[in-house]
Amino acid sequence: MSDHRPAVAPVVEETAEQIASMEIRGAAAIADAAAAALAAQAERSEATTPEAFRGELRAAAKALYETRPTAVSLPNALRYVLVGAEGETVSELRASTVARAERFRADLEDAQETLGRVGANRLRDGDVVMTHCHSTDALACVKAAVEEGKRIEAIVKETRPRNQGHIAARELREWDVPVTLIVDNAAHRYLDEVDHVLVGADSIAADGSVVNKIGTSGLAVSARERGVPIVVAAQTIKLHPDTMTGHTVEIETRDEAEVLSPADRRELTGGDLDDDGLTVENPAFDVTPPRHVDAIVTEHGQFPPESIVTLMRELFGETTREPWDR
Ligand code: RUB
Repeated sequence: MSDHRPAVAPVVEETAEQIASMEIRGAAAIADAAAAALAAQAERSEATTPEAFRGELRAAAKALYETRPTAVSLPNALRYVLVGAEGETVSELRASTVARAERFRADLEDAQETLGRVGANRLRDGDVVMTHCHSTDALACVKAAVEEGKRIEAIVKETRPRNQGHIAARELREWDVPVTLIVDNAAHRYLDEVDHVLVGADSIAADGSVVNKIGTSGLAVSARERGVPIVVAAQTIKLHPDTMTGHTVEIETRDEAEVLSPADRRELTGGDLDDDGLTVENPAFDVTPPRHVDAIVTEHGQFPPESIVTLMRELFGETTREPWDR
């Protein structure tokens, strides 16, 4: 039986698998990898007509899109590359797709650097930041501050269940930032020693709500109570255009084995894995309302969360259709 589905290059399948398994993780890294995968698809395509070429790219984008649902940087990256690719022939389309992907990746890097400098303005010499998860946008602010000669210290939450705090700690130590690693439950105890809570975002909604690693919203509530400012560092590819028309952001639920392995589960309940009366929930993200956020730092400057919709309209207009949905 013949298969009429457009060919998706193995390298795209590999990238999709790496994103799904979190070998590639974090909203910016996911977007970067997705754009690179579309370029690879374009380069390897054996399509003979522009229609077939576009069909393959859409199939590749769909495979990448279906890996993780929460970080809007992923569909934003795919849309940027697909919608922007132009040409009458396969070779024109190929060149245009590759150029568009390269431009996206370069812009991503530039935006993070610019954002880092904007965020560094908030940090004074001697400040202590508390981080949650591992955000390259958030750490770019610390890096820029350190490069400006400021002494910054970090209290790093380990961030169960995947311990992305370890990645943050390693990176901060590479820049000689003194790090205190704490368990997530200790955050409230340490907030008295903190000048800023500094986190990233997977998606930012039109009302200024911030979707980020599970635990961010609780940390923000604690920080509010202690009077510690909460700063969200997020490039504008984290702005979720669909939320301008009332859509909500899907919160990913991951495998329960990340929380409790089958072996630990057996030990805990002493019984049959299928019917032990124990439920494990593993939501990967949560939503912090705008009233608990002091500022969103982007490559276009800092914004109070409530005004982010203005920037969103400016950058995205009203176009929110998925480019593979034709
Ligand atoms: C990562 C996470 C990060 C944001 C921002 O979650 O919540 O804070 O993605 O990261 P996960 P960055 O580990 O589940 O992907 O600033 O690097 O885009």
